[in-house]
Amino acid sequence: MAARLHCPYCYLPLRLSQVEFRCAGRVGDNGRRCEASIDSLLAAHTGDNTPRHPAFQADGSKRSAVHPDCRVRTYLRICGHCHSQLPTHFGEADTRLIALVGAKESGKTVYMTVLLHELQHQVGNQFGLAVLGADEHTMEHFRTEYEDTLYQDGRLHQQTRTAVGDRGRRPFVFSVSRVRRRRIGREVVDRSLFSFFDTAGEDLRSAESVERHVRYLSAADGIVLLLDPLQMRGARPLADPGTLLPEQGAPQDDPANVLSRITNLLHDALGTPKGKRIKRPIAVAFTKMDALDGTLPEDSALLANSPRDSGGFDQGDSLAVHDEIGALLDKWQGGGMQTVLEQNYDHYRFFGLSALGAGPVKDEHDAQRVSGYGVQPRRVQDPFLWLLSTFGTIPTKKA
Ligand SMILES: Nc1nc2c(ncn2[C@@H]2O[C@H](COP(=O)(O)OP(=O)(O)OP(=O)(O)O)[C@@H](O)[C@H]2O)c(=O)[nH]1
Ligand SMILES: [Mg+2]
Ligand SMILES: [Zn+2]
Ligand SMILES: [Zn+2]
Repeated sequence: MAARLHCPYCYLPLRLSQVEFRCAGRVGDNGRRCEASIDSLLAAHTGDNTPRHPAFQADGSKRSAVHPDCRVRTYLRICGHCHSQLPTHFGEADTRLIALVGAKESGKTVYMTVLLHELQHQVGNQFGLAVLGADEHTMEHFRTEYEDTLYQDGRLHQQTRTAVGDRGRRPFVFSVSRVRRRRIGREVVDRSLFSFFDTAGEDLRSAESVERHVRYLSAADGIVLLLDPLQMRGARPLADPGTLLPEQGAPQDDPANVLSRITNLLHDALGTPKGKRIKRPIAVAFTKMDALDGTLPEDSALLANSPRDSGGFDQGDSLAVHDEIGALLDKWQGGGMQTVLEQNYDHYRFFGLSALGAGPVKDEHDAQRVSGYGVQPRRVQDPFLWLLSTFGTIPTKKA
């Protein structure tokens, strides 16, 4: 069990003693049935106004409890802070929260969609990982609002609305399980819960939403920081002709500045002692690499997809990418970033990826669409697999 449990929905620390229950709403042996009504705590945290059966306190370390009013046993466990229904294996499975952050338009929404699609299909299979939506909201909304938009309609997502005044956006929670063979005899199933929250890049700018970011980052076991190379002064002019260049952002969206801001937020959020580095692993991933293909040597590791071998996380391949990005940073006028990372983090690694595999195109209504080849992701899984390997969820294949 994870030493520090956090609610995967509101990100507040959650001890098992703070886990509550929700009445199942069936008729009890006393003939009573509890009414459903709006749960104000749930509504305040998530914007969910659907009438719910009453919440009540009982021994949260147990899987079920009997509601005293109706005397019906319930298996619905909820977070004591936000009243979100907790996934089945909460508390016994490791709960890992991965924070996905980046500036406006750096590619977070597209990346999250493609990563989770890949994990639920090819990549998951390859590593023996079964990846499933852990709750109703995730199963329903991830498909309809994220996956189908991109994969079926071929449309790119709208800019993510900011979290301020928009309580309707909830994290997506997935359960990742893997069968591990013990040397002697039996198999065991390792289960982890992963929570992803699609942050709005806009939020990183405004002071009001910093508090939410701080909570999110301090709860995270690992961080994926997405940076847009097309916002770097030295890389922008190198983009393949025909690339839809993002608007030249304000200086605050410059990847070097984004890295500094996130680093400061992390130091504050984690209360790192003076002179110490941040212990949480951070994957620093450059998105949209398809736009820079023309500038890479033919044998560049960044042009190849991740190795298909399922022996574990491929350390040698990952380090080759890491070194290449490190060298490219000088060319892109971002050489100082490596120093910032070295001085502030115990574990960081560079990644280069393309979620779409090719630049999007504009249709007759000036809306962005996936290019004619469809979504052909390259290296999207690398940051996630690296984090899994640092958590010990998957083995590492040594270089
Ligand atoms: N060439 C290329 N462009 C991409 C790729 N992924 C995203 N983009 C471009 O980047 C834009 C922003 O992508 P989003 O995923 O919406 O970015 P975001 O970080 O969620 O943005 P906010 O929600 O505003 O914070 C898209 O509209 C595309 O133009 C990619 O893999 N390749
Ligand atoms: Mg977005
Ligand atoms: Zn909660
Ligand atoms: Zn009841």
